[in-house]
Amino acid sequence: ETHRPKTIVTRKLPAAVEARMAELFDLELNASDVPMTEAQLKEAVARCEVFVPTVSDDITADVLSAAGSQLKLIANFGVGVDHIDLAAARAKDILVTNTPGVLTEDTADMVMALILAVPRRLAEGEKQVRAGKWRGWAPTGMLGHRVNGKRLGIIGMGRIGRAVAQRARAFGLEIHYHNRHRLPDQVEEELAATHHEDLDDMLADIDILTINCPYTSETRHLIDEQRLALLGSDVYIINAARGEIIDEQALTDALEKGTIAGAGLDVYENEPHIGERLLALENVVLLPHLGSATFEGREAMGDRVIANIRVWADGHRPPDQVLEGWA
Ligand code: 8YV
Repeated sequence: ETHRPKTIVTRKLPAAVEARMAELFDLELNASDVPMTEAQLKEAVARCEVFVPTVSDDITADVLSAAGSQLKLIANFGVGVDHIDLAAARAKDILVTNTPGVLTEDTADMVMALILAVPRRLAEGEKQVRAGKWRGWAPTGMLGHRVNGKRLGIIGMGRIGRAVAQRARAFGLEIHYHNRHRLPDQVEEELAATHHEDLDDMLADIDILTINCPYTSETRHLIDEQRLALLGSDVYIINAARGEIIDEQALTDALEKGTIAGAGLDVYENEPHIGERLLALENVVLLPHLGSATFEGREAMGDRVIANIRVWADGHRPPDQVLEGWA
């Protein structure tokens, strides 16, 4: 008889994922699809062995202080784990796993969609048509900026950054990147990517910037007022990573003043809240955190969560253990 760990899931997941989990685990689902309150999170971690949160659940040290010794594994549904206090989990010997790999291509597709949509004014054009304001083709009608042939700067060359680079190359963009570590020569060659040790140097020399690094204490407001000032007034910024990596107020200021050309955002500092000033701008495309939102991707994420729980329940080290805080 295999161990069926008491597992609590915070959000509604695809039905197939929930059904498979119910077969394998002693499962408790959240019947409503609103995020749990802090009190509910505490109540849950106090009685489950395995906890399955998502990006919308803040698993702070305070929440984890309510966890009893029965809580052994936080199997996050998602790749980013910035909403989980890893040090607090480590201190309580709670393992944390995530779902890498399975949402790489979908997220890179969305980044590419924004890279094309913002300079080419796709959303603006669509809104014009729907509003009945289109008066027919004109030689100077709603011109945007050419994307092919431009220089793309990628911050974070992990799985997602590299998948963006592959796509962007096919669209004729020149690839530049800044990363914690330089990529092996062979990978750099395959992606025709130019490494920039110094982020500021890269920012001064690109046409489009995309953020694809994790959000950590080191990347909080990595793009701040000073760095925004390094970008030219014809530069576009894309962010489908985490809102906190950019100082959103400073970004809004730069967009309002026109010191940068536009932005494509899938993530925000205080989701789902988006500032009025940002909402009022024309030169931005604003998406509701859709990076990995495909049917296929969500099922694959569920499969990874299940795999991690099963391997752990069998007494082994789960394949996607997040090792930050364990060094
Ligand atoms: C998910 C994401 O929608 O995986 C991530 O880090 O940001 C998104 O792809 C969300 O995190 C699920 O928890």
